[in-house]
Amino acid sequence: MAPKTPVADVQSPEGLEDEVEPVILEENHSQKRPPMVIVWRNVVLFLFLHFGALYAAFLVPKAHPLTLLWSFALYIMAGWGITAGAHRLWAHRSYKAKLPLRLLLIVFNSIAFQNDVIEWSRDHRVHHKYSETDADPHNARRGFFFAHMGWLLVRKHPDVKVKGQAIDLSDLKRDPVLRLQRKIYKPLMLSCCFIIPTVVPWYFWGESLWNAYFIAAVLRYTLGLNATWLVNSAAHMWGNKPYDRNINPSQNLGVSFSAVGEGFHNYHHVFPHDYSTSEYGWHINLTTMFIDIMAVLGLAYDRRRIPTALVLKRRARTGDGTE
Ligand code: ST9
Ligand code: ZN
Ligand code: ZN
Repeated sequence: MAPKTPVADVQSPEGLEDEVEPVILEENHSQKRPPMVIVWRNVVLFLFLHFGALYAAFLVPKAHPLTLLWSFALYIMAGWGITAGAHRLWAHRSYKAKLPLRLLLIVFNSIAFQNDVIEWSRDHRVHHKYSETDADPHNARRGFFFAHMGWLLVRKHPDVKVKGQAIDLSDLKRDPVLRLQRKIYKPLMLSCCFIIPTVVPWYFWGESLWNAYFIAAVLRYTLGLNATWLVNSAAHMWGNKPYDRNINPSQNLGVSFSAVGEGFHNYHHVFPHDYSTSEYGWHINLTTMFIDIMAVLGLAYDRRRIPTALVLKRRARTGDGTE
């Protein structure tokens, strides 16, 4: 049984404004695509990162238990920096956050090192608006690998840039916390993603710097990246479609689990302004739990929910009949 979630602050009025209508997929443009330009620097860096993570897995049995706990905590905090921060707060504006929470989320987000929030949100807003077309940065119609990590290894399709220019980012550029993150991104990211994760286990419980770097930084970062990328790959390919059978995004429980609650992707693409990204509250959704706790503390407010009647109506009209 899913635990009961505190009632959200804002029930969107019944109507279509929070729904996204079935997308008519464009023709497959593969014939017209310009040749892919591989960015070898990224290929080499991601190869090193993934081999480093594989090596780190062999260090795990020799590590101090507190190092493993610390790495797990970093994984969850970095996850919230993406899910509760970049995704639900900034890219979708599905709730509001007071300054201390925005500052906390920016630190968490920098642990995750997925580019600054303004850049992340620009790509994500284009992804929702032009899902599964060439203007979608990680267009899942180009295959699992492209949607997962391949899109970070090549120059973007020109459509991404052309369509992306029309996306309004003024709300993000007005936020001083996001402007600050952009200004100091490199040192902030290096400290939050690599230096502090390495130094804390060494200083506080005598872990070797080698183990701490490979497990709490390299392995934890690589797992977090892949969990995030699975939302774009696996959750755009496999799973049920209870809300809209005409789109690719699907409900994928494995992804919900590893991506701290972001695998209810059929629901999310139909109702992108729901702060919970799911109908089911805290069920496999550590991010909704986090935002609700922040709301109890008075740090999060105006959480937007889609009225149940509207969800049921949409299920009946375009869903595939599954739960
Ligand atoms: C990473 C991001 O991994 C992952 C994002 C995943 C999103 C998932 C969403 C799912 C939601 C749920 C979250 C679940 C989370 C779970 C957590 C679990 C723990 N619009 O980009 P450039 C223009 S990052 C408009 O260089 P290239 C613009 O003028 C990993 N315009 O394009 C721009 O200049 P500026 C670490 C756009 O040259 C210019 O083009 N980071 C847009 O084609 C150049 O932009 C990396 O690895 C747009 N959308 O290069 C870095 N885009 O910015 C990887 C571009 O000045 N990235 N323009 O305005 C790169 O190296 C490059 O971006 C590239 C493309 C090689 C991929
Ligand atoms: Zn998606
Ligand atoms: Zn989204």
